[in-house]
Amino acid sequence: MKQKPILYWAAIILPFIFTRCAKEETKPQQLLTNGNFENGNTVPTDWGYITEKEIYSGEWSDIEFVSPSKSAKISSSKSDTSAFCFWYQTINDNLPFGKDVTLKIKIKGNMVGKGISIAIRTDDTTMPSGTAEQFITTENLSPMTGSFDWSERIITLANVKPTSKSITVYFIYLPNTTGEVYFDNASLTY
Ligand SMILES: [Ca+2]
Repeated sequence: MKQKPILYWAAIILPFIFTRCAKEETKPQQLLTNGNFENGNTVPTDWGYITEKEIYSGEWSDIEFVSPSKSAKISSSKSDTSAFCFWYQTINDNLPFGKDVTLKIKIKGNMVGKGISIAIRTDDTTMPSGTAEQFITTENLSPMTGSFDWSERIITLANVKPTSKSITVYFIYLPNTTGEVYFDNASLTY
């Protein structure tokens, strides 16, 4: 049998290689670490919790979760007219300048009042400081309150400024809220 010339095989194989490379390039790049809240010792690694008042409680929960056994929880039995609290993560490495970043998070809630929002901000400092360079929140777009099972919420911040030194994501428990909420499977991709 006559051997096929090498170009014959190249014509068959190369398109597969190129298709594969193109797919790899379009795969979303993940900026968050420990997005499933599974890693940590007493608190989830890479995540912070800040509250303006002790009436709120931020916990690493093993009661409710989407991915294997943990989530981030906020709860309160008392509401406040101005104080809020939040889970957050700040990213300093490999910032995607000029690109849009999309925050996705699974949320389960049983709340009364204003409820929660999710937000993204960029700063020209390595930690959030003063006024944000860029900021987007679901607060006035799409309220999330009441009682609901695990559902995904998404928000996109367009065109990360090239002067950015940090991107921070927030899961915020708003003023005038009581009840409990769980966050799991966070991702920030571009
Ligand atoms: Ca989890």
